[in-house]
Amino acid sequence: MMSEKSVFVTIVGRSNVGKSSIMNKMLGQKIAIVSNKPQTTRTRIMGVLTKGESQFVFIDTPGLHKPKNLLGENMMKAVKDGMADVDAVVLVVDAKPHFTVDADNIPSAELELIDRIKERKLPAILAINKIDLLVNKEEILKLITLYSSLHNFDAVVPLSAKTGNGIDILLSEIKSYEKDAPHFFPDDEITDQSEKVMVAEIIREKLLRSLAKEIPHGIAVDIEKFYETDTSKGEPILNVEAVVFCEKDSHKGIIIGKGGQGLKNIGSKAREDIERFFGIRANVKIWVKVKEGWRNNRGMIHAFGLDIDKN
Ligand SMILES: Nc1nc2c(ncn2[C@@H]2O[C@H](COP(=O)(O)OP(=O)(O)O)[C@@H](O)[C@H]2O)c(=O)[nH]1
Ligand SMILES: [Mg+2]
Repeated sequence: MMSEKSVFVTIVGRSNVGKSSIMNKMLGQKIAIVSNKPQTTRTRIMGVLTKGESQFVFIDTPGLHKPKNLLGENMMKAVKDGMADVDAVVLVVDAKPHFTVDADNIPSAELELIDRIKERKLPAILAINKIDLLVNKEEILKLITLYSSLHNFDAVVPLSAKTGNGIDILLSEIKSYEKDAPHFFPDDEITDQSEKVMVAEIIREKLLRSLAKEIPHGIAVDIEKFYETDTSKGEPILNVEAVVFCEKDSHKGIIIGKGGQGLKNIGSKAREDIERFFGIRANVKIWVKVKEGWRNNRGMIHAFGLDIDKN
């Protein structure tokens, strides 16, 4: 009989360093949404990869930031909770930092995360992401020296979630923490998120990518209908009806766009991803509604599945 092995790791780091991209790459499938806007990931998302006897569970977290509202507070709680009961932590940093490379200039969010790693005595791997952007690869050495002076990392892995370079090395480093333990998830499962949440997240990603910076933080997507029917040819088709909530009338106009073109584009891009994810055709209908101040409204946060405890 095969003896099952499991490993739980949490992926932490500042916003935009590529945490979700790295998890998606390790899974070989996209489950966490990715955009160049900070705070794209709002809740803790688990990615599951089962390879033979080994099951990897990756916990993707929101980037550490100073909360400005109830939603932000929940996001920071998700980072903290993500660091409880794991076998190891992967701290992701950007290979092309926007600060000068010396110890005095390390972003406070990273220092804070390193402090938590020390406090909890968690084994930690440093992942230096986006090495594809470096012209001078010797920069990597400087970063390794710098971060190693702050903490004794078990391993340092330079990588690129974009090219996939170094991803297998990260996986084998993570594998070294696995324990004899029964698999927590069914072997064919890839995430702890429900299908409805996946669809809402896909739509939110398309919104984030098409909108200007000010609007994305104030949007949420609610899936009102999600059901399968058959086409006239007897093929299965997934029907999705979603409502996008935004905080201002002016935002509503921007999302819908001239002649409805903006919303149409978002819908068709989301449909492509939904079809790819579920492997069947999809019909996607989206409406936009204004809900002022929802980010401080407990009920709305709950309705959007952005609670601290989602069970
Ligand atoms: N060039 C490059 N861009 C990357 C890489 N990894 C992530 N990105 C980009 O960085 C941005 C933030 O990525 P995301 O995974 O959402 O970061 P997160 O906020 O840490 O989860 C996105 O625009 C990604 O496409 C990489 O290895 N190379
Ligand atoms: Mg993310």
